[in-house]
Amino acid sequence: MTETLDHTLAATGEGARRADPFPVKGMDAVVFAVGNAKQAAHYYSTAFGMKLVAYAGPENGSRESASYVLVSGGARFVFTSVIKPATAWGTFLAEHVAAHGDGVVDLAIEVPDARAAYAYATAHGATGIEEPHEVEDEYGTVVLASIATYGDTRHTLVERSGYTGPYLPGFAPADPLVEPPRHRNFQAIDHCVGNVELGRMDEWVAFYNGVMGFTNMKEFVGDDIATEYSALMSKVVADGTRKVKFPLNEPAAGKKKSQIDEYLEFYGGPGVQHIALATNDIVATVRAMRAAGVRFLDTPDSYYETLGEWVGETRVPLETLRELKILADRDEDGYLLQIFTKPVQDRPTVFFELIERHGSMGFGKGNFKALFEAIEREQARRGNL
Ligand code: TYF
Ligand code: FE
Repeated sequence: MTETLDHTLAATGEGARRADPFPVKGMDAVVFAVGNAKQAAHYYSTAFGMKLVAYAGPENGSRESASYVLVSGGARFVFTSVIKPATAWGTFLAEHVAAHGDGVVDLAIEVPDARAAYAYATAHGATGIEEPHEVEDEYGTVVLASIATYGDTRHTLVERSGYTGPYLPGFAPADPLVEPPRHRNFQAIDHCVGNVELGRMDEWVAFYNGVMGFTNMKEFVGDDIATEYSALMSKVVADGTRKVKFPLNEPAAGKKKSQIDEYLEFYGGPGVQHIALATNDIVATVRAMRAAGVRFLDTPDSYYETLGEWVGETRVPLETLRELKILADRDEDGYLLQIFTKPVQDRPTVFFELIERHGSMGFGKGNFKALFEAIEREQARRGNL
């Protein structure tokens, strides 16, 4: 390639795209295996303000499981329950729920070319679960392929190439269960966090580096912070465009039982810990979700006494942050507002984060102390500290 052409490509951004070994379009869906998908669809409609858009179940040809697809802007969740296992997939779902409780089976990623993505991933050490294959219905054709990641979790690589259906072939459009809120509670998946076993975080970072060409983001929790208060270590990998971000946590050995150990014990191994949802009005969203019964972690008043000194002005008055227990953090690029739910099932496993970004690309490092203390208060209440 000539230098001139190289420059032209770089100037149009084409160079960067060509250099990306594993191009992605973004998160396609977070797929949950749950004990009762019908009721989960109700909770995520009424409490999270999501909109039911598609369904697959016995009524439309899927006899062994029922799946509900809910969206909020570009964020898509799928809740699946087994009805009567008939294939390996049904058995997998049943065993997943028995072993892990309600949890995430698939962090599906939308890619421009699923065959190329699968070939790249498996050539770089990924274990294939499903080879690339086409599925079609009256709305068009998609190409799907799946690879394994930590625990029993997988990444399905989804190539949609013009598919116009409400989710995937086999799914029929569905009407919302309730009137969705006038203002969307959140519009995208910001990041998806995995908990892995002690001493294995770096292996999983290397997995995403090699298999997906993801690069490390600067925010991490190292030995220093871990021994001081966090009881965990964390690193973040992301695709070249930073649309798909996967923090990875491992427990840190210390005096106390790490919150990550608690997760691993009750989930029965590694898995997805939290899903962060991007909102453009965290105040309205937290008010709406609290009113609908969602429980958030508490933050002591003392946190807000010093917050103004290091975070400075934000869009939201300090008093409102304090009232709603919203956290704030600032770095050289800007600030962010965030809050964490308590676990959303009886096992102390999966929870959610709401995040409103104003320039900052971080994950709330300035809040790690206050946040981890809040998590440990909950852990102690459960008798697991
Ligand atoms: O995703 C993150 O890194 C932040 C902080 O157990 C965090 O949301 C990290 C670990 C954790 C809870 C929150
Ligand atoms: Fe997070």
